[in-house]
Amino acid sequence: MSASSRKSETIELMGKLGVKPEALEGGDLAVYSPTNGEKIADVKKSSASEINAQIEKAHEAFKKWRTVPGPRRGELVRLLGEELRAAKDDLGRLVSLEAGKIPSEGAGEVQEMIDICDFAVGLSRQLYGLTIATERQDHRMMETWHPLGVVGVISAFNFPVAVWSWNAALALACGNAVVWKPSEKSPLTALACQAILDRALKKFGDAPEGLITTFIAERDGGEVMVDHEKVALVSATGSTRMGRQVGPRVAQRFGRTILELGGNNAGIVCPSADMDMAVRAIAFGAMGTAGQRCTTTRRLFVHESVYDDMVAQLKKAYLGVTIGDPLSSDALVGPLIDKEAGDNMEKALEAAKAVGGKVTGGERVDVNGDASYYFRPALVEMPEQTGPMLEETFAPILYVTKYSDFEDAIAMQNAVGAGLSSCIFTLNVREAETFLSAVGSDCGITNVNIGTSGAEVGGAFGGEKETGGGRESGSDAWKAYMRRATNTVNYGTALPLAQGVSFDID
Ligand code: UN1
Repeated sequence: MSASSRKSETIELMGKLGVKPEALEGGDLAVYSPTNGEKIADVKKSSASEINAQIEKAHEAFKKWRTVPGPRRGELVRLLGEELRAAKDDLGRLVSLEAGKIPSEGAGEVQEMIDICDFAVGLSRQLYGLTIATERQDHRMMETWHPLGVVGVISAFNFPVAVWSWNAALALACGNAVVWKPSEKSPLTALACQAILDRALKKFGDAPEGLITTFIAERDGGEVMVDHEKVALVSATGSTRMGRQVGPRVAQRFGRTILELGGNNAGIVCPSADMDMAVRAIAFGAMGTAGQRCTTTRRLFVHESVYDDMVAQLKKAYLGVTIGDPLSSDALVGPLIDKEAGDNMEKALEAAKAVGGKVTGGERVDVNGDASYYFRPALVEMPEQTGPMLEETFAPILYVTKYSDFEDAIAMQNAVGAGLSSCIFTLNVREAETFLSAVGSDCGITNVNIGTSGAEVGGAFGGEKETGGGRESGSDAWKAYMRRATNTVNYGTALPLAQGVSFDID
């Protein structure tokens, strides 16, 4: 498929989603499709003063939105979910075009957006607080949850739309305003989301102007938002390196953060594992999304009794997996996002070989010429956990190491900086429960007999250590988007002081 037809497909899809062709021309940020490396748009970046004005406006909108009853706020989220349902095919294809995902993963990402909208609509009728036993006579103690303020969202190219929706759906239901800075590698899907949202806002009718907006910028634009005092919460998804900058800068002004940073996720395959299930789960976890999920399986510890069998089955999967253009084939593995990602993959494989790694696959595959970066996923047998295995490389590389002692396997699984996702394949209840226990995996996501990736929205999503500690999406992650007030009410005639303190002024 030629470059010009890809560009015209972009214009056509964006048009169907509600973005005018003028928005794709004449700007100062070039956008490339990783599917063939060709330029598909030039979009306009916002200046610092425009971003500041947008945040000020969002803050004004917040002051009105926080007074709107929760279930009415939920109606806006419900309308967004409806618009997303209608736009699912086109937006999913745009995700493939801009981020290189295979069609079912592009559509799956939009489904994840719809799911979180459904979740947040229900949430808008809850937002519940506790009542707590008080030590004082004729008193009542309770917690109330209030809207927080402007939520600044920084998202990454690899989930260019779903991560925004996790934040936006919850933040809106919780009574906040939202300002979004998408990755500069995926601004088009963001512009499309804003257009979809604008239709929901129009149907809703009376949402305050500037309540939820998007700006396109590079790092310096993100910094404007990170440093802005009226951004109460910065929810940032990206590398640990990015989080090390954002976290302290927001903390400096006593703002809040939700950090969703790197992952170096591992699986453990035990002697009793259902091998067929394990191979399929590991293949999806490690090769799916071309290894570009924060939840991608990157390390595998296999018991020595099943090691040869597992490696043989994985090699077959790695050598047989189809690699191709996600827009014109039904391949399972699409491109890496750009040249830098390809270089990083090659560097990591060289480093692995230098410490004794035996590599299967990993070679560059010519799908659409030199300007796109397609690779066969790499399976690397490592004599021990060392070198690049200890770091996250955002590419489809799976390091495999043998273990003999179960406790060692858990120790190796925990011996890296990141703590996002983990899994175990076993039919042995002692192993499974130990893995899930306090002395087991130290990650935020710990699974049994399913892979590390592909979490559903109902659970809290995020991880520990260098993953940043934040939680988004389901369970009680909404609490991070609200402020908690503890209320004690005295309905009696006396004024007893807590802890038995007396302070009689007459
Ligand atoms: C990410 O890669 O940033 O669990 C998010 C998963 C997806 C979300 C991934 N539901 O793989």
